[in-house]
Amino acid sequence: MNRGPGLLKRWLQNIGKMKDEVKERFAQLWSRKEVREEDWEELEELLIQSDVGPRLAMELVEEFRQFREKSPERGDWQYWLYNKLYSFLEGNNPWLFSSAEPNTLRVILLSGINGVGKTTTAGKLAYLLQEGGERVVLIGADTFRAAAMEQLRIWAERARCRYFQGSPGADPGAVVFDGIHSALHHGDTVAIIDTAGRSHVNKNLLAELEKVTKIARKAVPESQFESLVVIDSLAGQNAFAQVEAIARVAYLTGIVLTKWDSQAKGGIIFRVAREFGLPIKYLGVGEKITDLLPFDAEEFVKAIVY
Ligand SMILES: Nc1nc2c(ncn2[C@@H]2O[C@H](COP(=O)(O)OP(=O)(O)OP(=O)(O)O)[C@@H](O)[C@H]2O)c(=O)[nH]1
Ligand SMILES: [Mg+2]
Repeated sequence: MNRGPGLLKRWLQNIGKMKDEVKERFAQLWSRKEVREEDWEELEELLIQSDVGPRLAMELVEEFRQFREKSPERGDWQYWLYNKLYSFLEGNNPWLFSSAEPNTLRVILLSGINGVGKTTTAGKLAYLLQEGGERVVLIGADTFRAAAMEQLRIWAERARCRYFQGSPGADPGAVVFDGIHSALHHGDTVAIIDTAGRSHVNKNLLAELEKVTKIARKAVPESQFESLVVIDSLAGQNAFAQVEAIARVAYLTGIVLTKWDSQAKGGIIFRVAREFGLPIKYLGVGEKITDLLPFDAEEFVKAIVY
């Protein structure tokens, strides 16, 4: 994978607040003789503002306090913070299909709430995998809107991959079934399924996602299936509840965090990893076809702490 200087710059995007304010505050509290209760509260507030979520913020502050009290000779707090933050992402395997057979069909299902960037991610991922030598087909399971089908067709054109389209209004489960069989027939190595956006209040759409997932899972061995939920980096509490509902039906194996280039704050990475207990696979960093980065936990935490 290409990891040039441009890539590092995009990693660093949106961790400014964590890097400057939060890290600075840790350093100050570490070196001060007396720390007042308000100072700890202020650190917690800063962490919450960087989007790590209230639970994680509390945990970090508590443990840092303990570490500080237990280390009178003033150990290496940066090393402590690195290990602590990294532990939240421990085991974050960013690769797809770690144990799959090469050259046989693998299936990626993309799901998520409305407008988070599923179709765009499908296109970027198709491009990335094609560049890596795969034969990719994009399968359009969002058959409700003609515009959605056209949007995916255009992405397939840009990514120079095959596109499998169901007929408008067709049952998404049937389209996925036919699409995967067409992929097997054509000797494609990766099938990427784009689904319709859905919310937790819509029981029919969730039931449909469950059905589509079952069909896709059954078509290939377990090691050849990835079910990725797409989450907007600006996601608030409400979005988390909706992703939970999706997680209950979609046998999720990983997360793609999109719109990292927008006003997102770095802490969201730790929060989604913690809340869903799933590896973050990619970051979407823009609207162009090349704007998808594999997520590297170690590099990311290093960039915050050092
Ligand atoms: N800045 C930025 N914009 C993005 C990114 N990913 C997607 N978008 C934009 O987000 C908008 C929605 O993207 P789509 O891919 O259509 O989202 P979707 O989840 O397929 O939407 P529905 O199918 O309607 O649920 C588009 O304007 C995309 O260009 C990203 O990483 N960064
Ligand atoms: Mg879409």
